[in-house]
Amino acid sequence: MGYIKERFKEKADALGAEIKDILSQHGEKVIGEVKVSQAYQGMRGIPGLITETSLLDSEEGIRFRGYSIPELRELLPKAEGGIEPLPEGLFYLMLVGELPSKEDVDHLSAVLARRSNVPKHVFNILDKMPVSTHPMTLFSIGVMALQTESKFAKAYKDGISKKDYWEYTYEDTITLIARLPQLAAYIYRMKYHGGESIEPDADLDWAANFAHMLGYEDKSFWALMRLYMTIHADHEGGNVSAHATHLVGSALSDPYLAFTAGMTGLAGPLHGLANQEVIGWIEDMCEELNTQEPSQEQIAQYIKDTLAAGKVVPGYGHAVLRKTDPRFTAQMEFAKVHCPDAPMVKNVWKIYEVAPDILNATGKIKNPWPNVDAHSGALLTHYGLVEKEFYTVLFGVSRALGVLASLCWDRALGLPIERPKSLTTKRIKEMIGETEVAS
Ligand code: HAX
Repeated sequence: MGYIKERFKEKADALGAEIKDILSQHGEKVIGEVKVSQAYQGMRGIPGLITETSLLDSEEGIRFRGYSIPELRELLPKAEGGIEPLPEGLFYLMLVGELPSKEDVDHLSAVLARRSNVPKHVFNILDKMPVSTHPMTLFSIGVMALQTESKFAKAYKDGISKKDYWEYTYEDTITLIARLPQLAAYIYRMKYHGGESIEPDADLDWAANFAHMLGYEDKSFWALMRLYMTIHADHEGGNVSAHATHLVGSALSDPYLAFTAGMTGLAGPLHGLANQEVIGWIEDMCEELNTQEPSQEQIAQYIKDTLAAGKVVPGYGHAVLRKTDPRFTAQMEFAKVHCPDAPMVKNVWKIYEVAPDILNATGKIKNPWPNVDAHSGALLTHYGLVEKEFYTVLFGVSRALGVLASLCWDRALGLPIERPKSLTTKRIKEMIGETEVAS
């Protein structure tokens, strides 16, 4: 057994024992109450899920195992001469619960590089798809095609004991994370570069190798990819991609099937696809105003027009956050160092100056501040990655780190199939004491 796997198992056994105690001594303690509005409005705020890898505070933003993004940028190991954290290190942190050493991260990078080869049949399937297919559809199809490799599915079919589920989940997790960059890069090169794919470089770390396979040798872009892959990895358990992965995984669907569910959720415009939407919205604004540098007044009017047309302003708002997303801030800090004069970056910053007040003035938008997706596309555009339909695939590759680390925990802790109670409106009326309507 690999030593990271052993460390994970030790931690999971220890926490498993603690949870057993918690349940036997406090299993009946009430930790929340559910209002009628919550049942109708997306279950906001109901504490009904356990996710060990990260926790979101509405004011402060995400903490991964207790560490904020600024802390992680400082504390996680970096590549030789690099300035941004290696995302492998964040994966280790989420999985094992402790900051890794540089040796741990190098070991993980090497394991991922060894397992990164995507089988040919996956590419053959992608090649058969119409070239107009959205990259997120291709990505989900690719992950489904990789499922033929699932060790969990095979072991389950062969008849394994419950206590061994975690091990096959872990193996699938490592292999899938190893292969996602090659899969994603293949889709990118197939769609936008005439199918000329680029061989991986096994000496590079996971994110730099991904950038290399996309066609980027610029070290500053590698730094961006390391940062991007780190900050998009996890956002506690209730967001659509994390929750969908967890939910489907709870049926003992293998990690490939569960992760595909997460990715089809990430492909929604209110979730991960918002990064594509943001750039589309800015491009449309610039085209309509016939300028690449709209004024604050013009932007303010465009935001008002967007709201008046019954549309959302992409990149703004959040179901939990009530402040500027620290993932937005991290990207802004990166841009201030690397590309403060990039036109799209400047537009994003100008929107940030005017949008919150306008959104606040509606009186109904609970969070008028920018989220992670408000900034990412502008940075990618600056480096020449202008194919906005591909942006959510980058998000998906990163998100694998968090949701699959969580899936390992689900299996190691033996979390059961998820099955919340649903109600009809008729039943709600009975519960609130209203008379029944004639059906
Ligand atoms: N523009 C216009 N209207 C908005 C809005 C925005 N950016 N954000 C919220 N609202 C509206 C909602 O649509 C809702 O309207 P109705 O009452 O008419 O239905 C009202 O304000 C209250 O919504 P809320 O409680 O503030 O927000 P929700 O928790 O319901 O929704 C969303 C959270 C992120 C989906 C929402 O803010 C939104 O649609 N934002 C724009 C899309 C976006 O940026 N998504 C990415 C979010 C981060 C993420 O998951 N990244 O992957």
